[in-house]
Amino acid sequence: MQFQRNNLSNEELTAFYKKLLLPRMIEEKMLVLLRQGRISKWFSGIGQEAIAVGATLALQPDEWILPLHRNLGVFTTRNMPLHKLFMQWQGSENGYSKGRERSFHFGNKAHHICGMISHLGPQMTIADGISLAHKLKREQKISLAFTGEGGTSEGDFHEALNVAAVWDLPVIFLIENNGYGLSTPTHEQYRCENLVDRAKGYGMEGVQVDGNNILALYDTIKGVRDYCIQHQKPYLIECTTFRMRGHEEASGVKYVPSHLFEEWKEKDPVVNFEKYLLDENVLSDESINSIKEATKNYIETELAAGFAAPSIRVDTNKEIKDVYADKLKMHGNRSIVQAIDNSKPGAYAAAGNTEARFVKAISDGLKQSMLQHPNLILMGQDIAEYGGAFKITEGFVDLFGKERVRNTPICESAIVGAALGLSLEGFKVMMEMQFADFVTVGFNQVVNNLAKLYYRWQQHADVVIRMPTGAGVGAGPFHSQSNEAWFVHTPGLKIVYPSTPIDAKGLLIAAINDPNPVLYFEHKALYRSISGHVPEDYYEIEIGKARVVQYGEDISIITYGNGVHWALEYAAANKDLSIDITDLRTLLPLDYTAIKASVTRTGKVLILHEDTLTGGIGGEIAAWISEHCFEMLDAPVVRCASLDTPIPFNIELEKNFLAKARLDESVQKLLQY
Ligand SMILES: Cc1ncc(C[n+]2csc(CCOP(=O)(O)OP(=O)(O)O)c2C)c(N)n1
Repeated sequence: MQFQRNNLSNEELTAFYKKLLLPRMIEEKMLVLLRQGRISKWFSGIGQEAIAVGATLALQPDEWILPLHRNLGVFTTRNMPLHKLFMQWQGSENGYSKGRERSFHFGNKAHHICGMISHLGPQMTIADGISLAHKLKREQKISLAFTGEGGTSEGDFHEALNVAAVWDLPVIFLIENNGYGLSTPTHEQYRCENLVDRAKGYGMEGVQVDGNNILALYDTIKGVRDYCIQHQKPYLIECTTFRMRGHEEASGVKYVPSHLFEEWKEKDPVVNFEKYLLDENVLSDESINSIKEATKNYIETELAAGFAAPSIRVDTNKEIKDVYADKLKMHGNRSIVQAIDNSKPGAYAAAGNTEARFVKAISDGLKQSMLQHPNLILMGQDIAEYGGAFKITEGFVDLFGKERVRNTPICESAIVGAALGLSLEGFKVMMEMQFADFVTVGFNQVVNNLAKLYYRWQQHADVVIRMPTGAGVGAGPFHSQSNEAWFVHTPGLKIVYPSTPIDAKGLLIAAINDPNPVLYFEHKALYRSISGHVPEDYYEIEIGKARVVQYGEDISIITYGNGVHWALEYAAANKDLSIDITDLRTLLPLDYTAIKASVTRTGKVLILHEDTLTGGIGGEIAAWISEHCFEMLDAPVVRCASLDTPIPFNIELEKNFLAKARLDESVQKLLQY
């Protein structure tokens, strides 16, 4: 192995050696503890340390790194105290994730490390967002995302590299090619000769480097970093190395030919560097021994402190509270917005109103939010000059420029990930899904990255995703779905779903002001069919608060979205009935107080939604009512929902599919009970 010190001093080389040795010695200790049954699981990076350490040394301490499960060297080189790391691995309350995350699945803003989720690839897209933040702030910084060669087969790898190239983002994608993805060898993983060859296909530079040579890595990554900053471009680095142990310690290495271990043992990154430093007279046997002794003592002392951590105290309230970031804390210094409480019929009647369509109310709320928050970035397909598929952002480019109103390539997963990256660097993001249906290709990022981030390591995800949803326009199975229930099941998200222009504007403003990830469902059929009074002010409608549309005595209809208009239409056509209508407005969290109040008023409840019946939110509400309002009920709770089929294209079939077709039947069933 050829080492070139370039102009590194003896002190610097010694410091590098110490940084390289530390993760090796920690790991060796971990293997002992594992055998003793004192720790549970371990993903070893033995033999690959030079990559994590070299990369971290080549970056500035305030540049984000997005490491994976074998990158202990990133955490130690960023000087995270070992006792706290150890507490993290033990699931201690005093670790970095309060016992909520395993091994390296955590991040820490102070150390500029963004933790992985198990799914590997999504990390790379977050790096895009961080680098976009640096670019927008004109900072001379990069971010660096790790991936294994296995992870390069994921769609997120492709999406992340493509976005970085198209947007000229200063980001380094680093492939740690260690020969195996669990048991899968490289020839079953990809067909190109070298993974770095892919760089050209994305329109970026790439380089392959010996991943066991810390000086080559340091020098290469430092140079690449300079390039990325100077040229404002991404870069792909492939580091060749080998996984010297099993995928994780319990899984063994039977599938790896033993000669490979012999060959790669010769290339051990620590042993070879040590030998080089001896040959160069930078270190002596004596100094090496004393460094090892000091490292051993440090590890023992820190482990003792780690083991001394008190057992976890389980506190359910704290667990539930920590799913969402506190709004006041996050936005203590923002200007006060007017809060409108129109939760009761006729409650809001202020001067200065204009009559606006649903679509304009959304657009106005977004525009005012852009004026209010200079750090708010909009991203979505065709939202810039074209104005978006539904023209919500028409004219926005002229007002706010293309940096803040960003067209994206067609890659929902990468854009949700990039939104999260922007949020890590203090931006707010509104992403427009062109149709709510397309969230499926960004699903992982929404439910695993956005939703769980705050609970996992107390970092908020300040992202709103607008979801043009719903049927009624003959658009068929992939442009008409109601998919809100998929997300209602995911703690960490907030789900809002306005049905009127006044709520559409106020809820969007509230969603953007909220530091948590909010999915904002807007029904396409309402865009241009519904108008109403909308205050010109900048105001919020409170998230989590339902609205009584009208009071009644015979039956309650609890609904949201287009269901509100079906219920109103039905009530208008059946004046002999006294129907109590509640518009939920927010589906997560649900306004149980308002639900209970409606049950109390009538004792007969119909839950109406456009979503299909099985697994829809109606089931959840019905269960809650039967559990908490049983004595008030005069009939079983009835659900009226769309058919349990995909949404058909033919308009007659679609009409038959929609819940509205069975509304009268459902009401009659309830009345006649
Ligand atoms: C989306 C997803 N699929 C499968 C897995 C299971 N899994 C965890 S690590 C791993 C191998 C990853 O290989 P590679 O990216 O080469 O990284 P390495 O483990 O070799 O460092 C697999 C299959 C996962 N975590 N996420």
